[in-house]
Amino acid sequence: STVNKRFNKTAFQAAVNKYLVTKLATLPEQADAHAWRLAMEYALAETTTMNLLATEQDPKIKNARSVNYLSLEFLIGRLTGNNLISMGLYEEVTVAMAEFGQNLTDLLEEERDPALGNGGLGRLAACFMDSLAAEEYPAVGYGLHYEYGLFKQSFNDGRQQEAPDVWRDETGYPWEVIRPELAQKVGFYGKVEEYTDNDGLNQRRWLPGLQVEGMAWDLPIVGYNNNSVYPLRLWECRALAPFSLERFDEGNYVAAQASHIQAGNLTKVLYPNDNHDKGKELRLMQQYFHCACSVADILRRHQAAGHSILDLAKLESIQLNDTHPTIAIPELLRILLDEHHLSWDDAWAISSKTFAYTNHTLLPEALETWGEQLMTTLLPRHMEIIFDINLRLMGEVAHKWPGDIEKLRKLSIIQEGDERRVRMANLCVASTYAVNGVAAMHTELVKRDLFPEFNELFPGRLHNVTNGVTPRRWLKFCNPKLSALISSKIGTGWIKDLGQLQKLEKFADDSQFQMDFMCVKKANKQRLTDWVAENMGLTINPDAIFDVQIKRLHEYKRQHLNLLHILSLYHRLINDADFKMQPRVFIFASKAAPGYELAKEIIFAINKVAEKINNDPRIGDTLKVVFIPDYRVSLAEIIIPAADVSEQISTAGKEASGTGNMKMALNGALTVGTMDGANVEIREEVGDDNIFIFGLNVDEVQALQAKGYNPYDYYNSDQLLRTSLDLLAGDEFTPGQPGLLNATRHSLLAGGDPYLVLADFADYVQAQGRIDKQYGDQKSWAKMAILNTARNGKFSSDRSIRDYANNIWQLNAVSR
Ligand code: 26V
Repeated sequence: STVNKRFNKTAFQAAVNKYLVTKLATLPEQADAHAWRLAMEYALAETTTMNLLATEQDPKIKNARSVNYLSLEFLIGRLTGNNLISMGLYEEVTVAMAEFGQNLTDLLEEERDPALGNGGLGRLAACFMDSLAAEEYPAVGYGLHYEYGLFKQSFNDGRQQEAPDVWRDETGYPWEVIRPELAQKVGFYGKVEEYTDNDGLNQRRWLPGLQVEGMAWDLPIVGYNNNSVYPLRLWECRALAPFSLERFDEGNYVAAQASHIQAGNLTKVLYPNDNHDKGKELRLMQQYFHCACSVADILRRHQAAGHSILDLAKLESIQLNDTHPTIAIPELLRILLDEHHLSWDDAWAISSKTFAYTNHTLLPEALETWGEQLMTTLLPRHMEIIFDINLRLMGEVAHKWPGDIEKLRKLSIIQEGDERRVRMANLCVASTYAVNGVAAMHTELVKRDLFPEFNELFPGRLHNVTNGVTPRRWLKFCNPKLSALISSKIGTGWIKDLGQLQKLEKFADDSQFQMDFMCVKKANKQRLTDWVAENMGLTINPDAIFDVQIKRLHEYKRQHLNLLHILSLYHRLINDADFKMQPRVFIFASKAAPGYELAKEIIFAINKVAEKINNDPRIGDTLKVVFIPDYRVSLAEIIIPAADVSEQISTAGKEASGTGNMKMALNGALTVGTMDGANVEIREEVGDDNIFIFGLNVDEVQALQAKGYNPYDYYNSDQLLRTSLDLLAGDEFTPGQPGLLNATRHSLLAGGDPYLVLADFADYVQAQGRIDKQYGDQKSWAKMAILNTARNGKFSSDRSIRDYANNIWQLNAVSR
């Protein structure tokens, strides 16, 4: 490594001063923290932009096979602290800024999070970019440059309020660089025309009715301790200027203006749904815009490096992060067929060896389908190509299972019905060379329940790649005290090779290390306690168990199961004189999709219960409930290191993987969880004694549902459950307004309890009882916590990325 190591403090400080004046129009004597932070970032970005360009121009990179990670979401979080770590400049810049009278930690706290993603899927994409750069696998991330990220959340009398998230400063975002020379044009609507080319061959071409511009913005993804910087390329939609009236609209001025305005709005806002598909036209436009820009850019790079289009699949792999970028497949085929005039077989041979697809959910309501009408109107040529793909697929199915109509119906890309719909997951499985699930159990369910017929038709196409998280952000950066303690025992090799944490096992029984480990945990709990006091005006006790559930609000994640347990504790503390428990603080942080009414009701219920319990003099310090508003990456960075207990309590079979489970276990929290997603593999790593597993497993869930699940069976026979649930019915938590919390209770009874909350309640309460008892024995708790840190090295996203590189992308690292 060359560039990074040549840090020149004087030159750096001169650059900071220069940006204070030239970009912020202020002077060192007048500048506030905001200006200092931006000037510092501009100064640092000089290096990352130079390295981005050097990496891009490097012949070794141009001639190497690379991966293109296509995702509608990259939940990157704050960049400055992480980039400083990757650049190896944290200490140097701390000193350089201190000489200006500026405290680096305070400056970093000033930065806003770009929230260009919803939850797990978007954060995974960000961790993967970090690991691709750390492992030096040639890569480009392609996403959208939303003007507004995920909404900001506040509470008004306990109810969620949404506000727009403006993540960029008026003066710009220092880490991004605009790339006007990479801009693309993207078409929509219009018609398909048949024509005869110069060789007398019949050809088809698309004549779009509307065109917009895709502007490229690059964010630098800085490789840890190396010189590689890969781009995260985000496309911003702009109306084409000057826009031609005749071309767009045969003279209808107002309608033409309208389309102009609409075009300029395509990338205005991230859709806030998580695991629920609404099938809106604007969302499909976003998806196609993303794909058209990205595919065109991939082809541009390929051809600029002097490669033949026929070699595309040899040099480029395109990974689809869920089905959201699926339309990239017919887009590539369209270009190969209509612009390069390849035969179907030649075009298909290329595209079907270029694309791979990751499935992130089994929930039927999250599987995307698009109506034929909408597709035909918006993307007429792509719809034709999809029909062509399906025709050939149906031929293969008929060949394998002659006369089996049911197989045709199940595997078809086109779902028949009142209106025909395009099933994007089927299109993906049929048109890619590899499909993967995101945890061992999830992959098994993809094979067994979601795509059993595809698995038979295309044996070997389905793979598992268990998710992971980047140890730079989720241990080294967010937990500096634990990082220092670990490094003092085993050196710093773990930062790039997380399996080395195993070396901590031999200290698990060491009393001094146990004390040091718990001391770090206590300090992190104190940090969170201070944050809560300062930002919420709430006092919590850092000696209590910090019990944490942080994730999007969804019925399948069962925040209301957690709530029922809290209600049961509250009830027992008040009504059972013999009941004793370790003091506990239940910590929630979670956003609900704005249109998901029940999810918002659950937030309201938790907030109302919290209000009452926290102010109940009979309870005191023993039980506290804190719902921290506006969950986001920078908040996770404070909460995760402070967690004692990690709540991973989804209905078995519903959580594809989870990644928060990995982050908390790595930071020494003990998991209370179901046999779901990656919990299964965490248990395998830490051992049954170091995790609290409860509840029905996936087969038991399916069996119970098959025989007919009745929540009243549990409600009627379990006194504690009934009492806890009925607390929601009166006005206990909403004085003078009985029934305000009924929606949550109703969903679990007359609503049918679709996620089996009541069925798992009793076992959950038991598991929580074991936790309570265990925490009373601090020494053995410390040992278990240490073993959780020591044994979770598998869940580094570096390992996930190596799995993808070896088993799916066939990619080699390129060190520069
Ligand atoms: C679905 C949709 C549907 C259309 C509207 C926009 C939208 C946005 C997000 C999604 C969710 C896709 C599924 C998802 O996020 N899955 C999560 O992926 C994580 C990473 O693999 C995994 O850890 C979680 O268990 C899984 O729920």
